[in-house]
Amino acid sequence: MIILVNPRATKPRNRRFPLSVMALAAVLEGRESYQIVDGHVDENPVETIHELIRTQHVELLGVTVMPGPQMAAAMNICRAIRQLHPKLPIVWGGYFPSIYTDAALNARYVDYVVRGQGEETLLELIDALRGKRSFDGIQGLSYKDMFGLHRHNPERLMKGPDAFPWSPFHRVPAEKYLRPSFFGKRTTAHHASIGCPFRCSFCGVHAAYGTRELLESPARTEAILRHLKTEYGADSVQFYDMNFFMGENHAREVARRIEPLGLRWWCEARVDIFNRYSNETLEALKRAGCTMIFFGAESGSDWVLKEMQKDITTEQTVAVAERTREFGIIPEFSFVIGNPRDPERDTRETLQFIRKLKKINVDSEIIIYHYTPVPQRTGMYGEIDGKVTFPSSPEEWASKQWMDFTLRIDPNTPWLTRKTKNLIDNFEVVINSRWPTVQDIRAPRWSRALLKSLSSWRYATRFYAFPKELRLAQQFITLRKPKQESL
Ligand code: B12
Repeated sequence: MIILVNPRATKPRNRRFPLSVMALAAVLEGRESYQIVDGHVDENPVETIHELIRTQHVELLGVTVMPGPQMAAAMNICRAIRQLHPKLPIVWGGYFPSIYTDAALNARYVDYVVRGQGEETLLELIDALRGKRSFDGIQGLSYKDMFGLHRHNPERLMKGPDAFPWSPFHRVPAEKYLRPSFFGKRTTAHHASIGCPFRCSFCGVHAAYGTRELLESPARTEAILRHLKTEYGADSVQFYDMNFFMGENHAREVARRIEPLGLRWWCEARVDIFNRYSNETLEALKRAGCTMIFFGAESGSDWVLKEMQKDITTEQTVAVAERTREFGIIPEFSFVIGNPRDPERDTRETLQFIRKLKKINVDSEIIIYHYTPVPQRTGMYGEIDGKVTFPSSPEEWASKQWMDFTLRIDPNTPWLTRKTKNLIDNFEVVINSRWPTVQDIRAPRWSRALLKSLSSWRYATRFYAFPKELRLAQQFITLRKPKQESL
């Protein structure tokens, strides 16, 4: 038996289908005996795994690991299992080990790392563990050799989603993953592509997958969503793709196919691509249920956008604010502030720009992050980002300093002064109070009204310093949803 583990990454009430392990389960289905253990629905995953190992012939523990709290949870699970069952091989896959491969392998409880797309690498690893092939020919695999040295096999060329079977939804308690959200009573999640062709300097996707994107066929997207609707009653969906919209024809075809399903949906898109679409296409998307789109606006300064290699302009973001208002789609603009080259100017200009966007489209949702670098394949911010030395073990990554870095709460980067960081944080508190997010479905109406009235003088006078009263009010009366990650 193979055990696939999705360590807890978020509060159970925010859980969605564990897509990473379900994608792996899809290729094991009908071919291997396996079990999924998800920390979002299982109170004690260590106990469950221990029990499975005690009662079955378990050959491999596969753990999906995203940077942040999920990494810390994975570390605790694997440490405990290694102690109880020292001989059981453990493999990590997902964004954390794909980007920080050596740090993952430095852990005593990690034997193998699968980098990037995992389906075929996992199957080949199982064969190698059974002595049917050697480890060194497995693309995308990293491991420790008999001397404990790290071996990194060549990359694996990724394949599009259609190359693999559907996720086996019947093998998880699907009922538990359809949760209420702003979009509906039973919101599901879907990923209709793999990779991203862009090279934004702060994003982890190209660091893990390279710079290609392969899309699922619209027919398959439709079929999977139809299944989720008819079998499990899904009424809304969050598409987790980095760029749900690419070619205009593709977007129209997806819209045409999913419109009859009557789902309300959220997705991520780029401002340049959205702007290229005709009015007819935007109407079709709206008709198909498109309710909110997350855009990585990133900065209010064109010079910063250039440095980030974002390949968009502030003018395009302004146009998106206007067009989404026209078509009744809520834009969610995400910013990554505190650029290494001139963080003060970047912050000043971006805060001003956010105010401008709110004026153009008051429904715009604003998400603010601090800029944090990721190790790059291609140089990016080069010598400046190079000042950051990344941790060399999961334990170090789990420290408060690095957890704050990962969650972009406090990047602690040498270029960001406390004064500028405080300005960004205070502005965020004020703007989120002035316009509380519509996505916080548990916040009662009166609490929104109170926050708005408490903060309006600050927003009007641009007095953001020490918003203690707002922080207190936010803590007690609103329950914000976790931030979505940036494009
Ligand atoms: C969904 C998601 C979340 C959800 C997770 C919900 C859940 N179900 O648990 C939530 C909202 C909680 C979340 C939070 C965060 N996330 Co997140 N998230 C994503 C997102 C949008 C999709 C991931 C996904 O499901 N992909 C689909 C699956 C099928 O693909 P996959 O995960 O890559 O899995 C494949 C391979 O990686 C591999 N694989 C994966 N696991 C394993 C395990 C084994 C054993 C093997 C063999 C192979 C393998 O095989 C799989 C199939 O090919 C990605 C961006 C993206 N589009 O990928 C960001 C992303 C992973 N998140 C990211 C970040 C930064 C975060 C946060 C830190 C953001 C923040 N500031 O708060 C938090 C913290 C996470 C935590 N709490 O631990 C980054 C990570 C890279 C980085 N920059 O460091 C990403 C890439 C976004 C980005 N653009 O940078 N996230």
